[in-house]
Amino acid sequence: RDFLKTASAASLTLAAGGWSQHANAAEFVLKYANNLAMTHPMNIRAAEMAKAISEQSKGRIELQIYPNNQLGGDTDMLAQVRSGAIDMFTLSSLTLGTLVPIAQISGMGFAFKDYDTVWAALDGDLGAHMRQEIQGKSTLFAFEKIWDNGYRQITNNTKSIHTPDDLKGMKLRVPPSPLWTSMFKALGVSPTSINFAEVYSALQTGIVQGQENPLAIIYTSKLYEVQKYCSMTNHMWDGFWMLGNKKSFERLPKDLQEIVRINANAAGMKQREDVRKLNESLAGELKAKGIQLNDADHEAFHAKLRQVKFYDEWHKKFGDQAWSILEKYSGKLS
Ligand code: X2X
Repeated sequence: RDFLKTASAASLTLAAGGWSQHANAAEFVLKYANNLAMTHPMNIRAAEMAKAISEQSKGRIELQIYPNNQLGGDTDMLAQVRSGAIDMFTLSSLTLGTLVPIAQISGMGFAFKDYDTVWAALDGDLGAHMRQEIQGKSTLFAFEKIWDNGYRQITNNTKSIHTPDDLKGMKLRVPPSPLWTSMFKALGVSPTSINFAEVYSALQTGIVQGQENPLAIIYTSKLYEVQKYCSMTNHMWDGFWMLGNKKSFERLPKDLQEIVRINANAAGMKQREDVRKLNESLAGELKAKGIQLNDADHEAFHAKLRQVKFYDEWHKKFGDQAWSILEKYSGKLS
């Protein structure tokens, strides 16, 4: 897998093509890392972004892409982007919550009934509030347009999941984030926090029986090879902030900062369209790969979270101001 990763990174670099068109070395080299497979829309659009940035900066910026956890798991990469060893990093807002707690608020269970509501919130007051907190409480900033991960579904190796009762006793993996752990404890399991880099092998070796992710990730990271059932719970929406290290960007002249910003946001908007189409189109593909899909009882999951006061717990943690901004878009949650 390492050889493939390196080879694929090289091909990605060539695919981006930007700097190879400019003889002399770039003045500014930016390292961008993520945790997704080369074939995920995130990396397809990132390659285009790198090419556009190189061309528009007339070769002055080279954006190097390190996909698929090449530089380590999310926890390592978060430490590296905080220190400036990595300059840009797409990270789930909930995992960023280990550093800036309020960043978890967009992952509240059943908060956004559809994509119109997601983008109204994340491109509106909720996203603005989250970005302000990220900017103020870390060495990082988030570009305006959050990238999409999608609505998350539960996969496992044991059975179809219809209601929270079906989860009882299941060893489920969640990404590292207090809210993810808390949500699945509220649903009746004791989840295991594992970085995505280790998920495939954790499922293959049986360390955990299941995990939850949007279909696009189940497909592009080939989790169907190590999972039998996929239950469409849509239990939360998840997105990736395109994060930048402040100091890395302050080194760039203002005009080059603007080129990066415009292209990062433009790539994010295209990636959103790709991910939505992919998530809506993969059910058949996954069935063909041997996964048994079923619709789950969303209301049973939502009711369980209300019943065990999950929303009240997080309203207290996030505070009234942030909670009222969230409920502007979600409606009353508890
Ligand atoms: O870790 C996951 O499950 C993933 C890939 O969806 C995130 O980055 C949150």
